[in-house]
Amino acid sequence: MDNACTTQSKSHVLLDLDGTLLDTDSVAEEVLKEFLAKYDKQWDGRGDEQRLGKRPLEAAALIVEDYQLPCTAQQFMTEIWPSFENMWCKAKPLPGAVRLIKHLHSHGVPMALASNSPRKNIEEKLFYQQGWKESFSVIIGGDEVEEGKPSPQIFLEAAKKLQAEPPSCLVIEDSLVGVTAGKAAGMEVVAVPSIKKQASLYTEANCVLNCLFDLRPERWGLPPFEDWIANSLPIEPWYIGGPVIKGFGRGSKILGIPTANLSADELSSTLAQQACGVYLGWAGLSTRGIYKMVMSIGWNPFFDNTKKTIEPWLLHEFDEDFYGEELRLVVVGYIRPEAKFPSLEALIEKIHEDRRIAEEALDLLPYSQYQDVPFLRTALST
Ligand code: ADP
Ligand code: RBF
Ligand code: MG
Repeated sequence: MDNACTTQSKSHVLLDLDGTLLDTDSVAEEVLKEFLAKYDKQWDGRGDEQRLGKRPLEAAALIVEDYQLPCTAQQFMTEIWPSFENMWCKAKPLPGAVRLIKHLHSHGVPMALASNSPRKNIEEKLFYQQGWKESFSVIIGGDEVEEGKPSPQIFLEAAKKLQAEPPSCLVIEDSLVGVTAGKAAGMEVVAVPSIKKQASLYTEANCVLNCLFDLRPERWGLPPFEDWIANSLPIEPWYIGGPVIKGFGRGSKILGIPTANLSADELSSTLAQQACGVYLGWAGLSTRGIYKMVMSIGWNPFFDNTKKTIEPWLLHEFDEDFYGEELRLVVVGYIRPEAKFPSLEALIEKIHEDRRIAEEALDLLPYSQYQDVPFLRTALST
C-alpha cells in the first residue's frame, strides 16, 4: 500500500534505529534464547509484536510476564544488559539502510536519529557502524525525553533540535508505536514493518514499504536515488548454496514457472538482513552450468505460505527435474517487493516481466561481472 500523497515537501528526515536501520532483533533474540535457557525456558518469540519498539524496561516487563520469569523487570534488565552490550558488534544494517544514510547525508538533508533505546545504548550500537554517528545532526534516546514512543515527544524534541517545523519532517519507522508517535507529532510517516505479516496494521502510516530499497525520496520532495539500472537496483552481492529441495509443488504445474527451491531455514539470520522480494542474479548447477536467474524470497503473498521460501527460476529450458543437486546462487540485484496479485494470471504476467528485466539487466555491468565468480564454478566441480 503506497498512498504517499504528500501534503508538503520535506526538508528533514527523522529515523528510528532498531528494526529500521539496524537489525538488532536477531542479536537480541540470540541473547534472550541463551538467557531464558538459564531459567529453563524456551524462547519462542511469543509477544514479539507487543514488545516491538517499546523502551527496554517496558519490553523487559513484558518478557518477565510472557515467560513467567522468577524476577522483576529491573532485575531481568540488570542481569541481561551486559550480554547485550558485547553483542551489538554483531548487529547488521538492514537492507538499504547504509544506502539511505549515505544518500541523504551526501545531499545535505539533515537527519535525526530518534530511538526508544537509552542514549548510551544508541552510542554503543553506532560505534560499530562506520560513518553513521557523524551523519546525524541530532541523536535522541528514549531516556532523554519524559515519555517514550508512542508519545510524540521524542520526534518533537528532534524537530526542535533540528530547528525544523514538524510538517517539514519525514519520519521513517518499523514499529506501530513509532508510527503512532510520528503521526501524533504532526509528521508524515513512512513505515517499513519489521514483522512483514503485520503490514496491514500500519493503517496510520502515510506509506508502507517492504524495505528501504522501495523508498522514493522524490515523492517527499527529497533528492531522488540515481542508482537503479534497467529497472533493478544493484545490491551488495550475497551468496546462497544448497541442495535443490521440493517446494509447494506448484511452480511448473500451476504457473508454468518452475522454481528450484532452496531451504531458507539455516539462512534465517542472514535472511533477516536480506529483505523479502524479487531479485536477479546468477545460478550455478553442479552438473550443468551457469544460468541467469530471477527469484523470489518471502511468503508468496498470493498463496500466503506458512514459511519463507527461496525460489529461483533458472532462465533456461531444462528437460527434467534436478532435485537434490547442489545449486549455488549469487544474488546481485533487487527488482521489487513481493505482491498479493488479484489473480493467478496477473501473478504470472508479473513474473514474466521480472524475467525480462533479469534477462536484460544481467548483460550489463555491474551484474555481468559476477557470472564467473569461483563460488558458482566451485559448484560445477563438486
Ligand atoms: P517445487 O517448487 O515443489 O520444487 P516446481 O513445480 O516449482 O516444484 O518445480 C521445481 C523443480 O523443477 C526444480 O526443483 C527443478 O528440479 C525443476 N526445474 C526445471 N526447470 C527449471 C527451471 N528453469 N528453474 C528452476 N527449476 C527448474
Ligand atoms: N509469489 C507471490 O505471491 N507474489 C509475487 O509477487 C511473486 N513474485 C515472484 C517472482 C519471481 C521471479 C518468482 C520466481 C516467483 C514469485 N512468486 C511470487 C512466487 C510464486 O508464487 C511461486 O514461485 C510459486 O507459487 C511456486 O511456489
Ligand atoms: Mg517451486
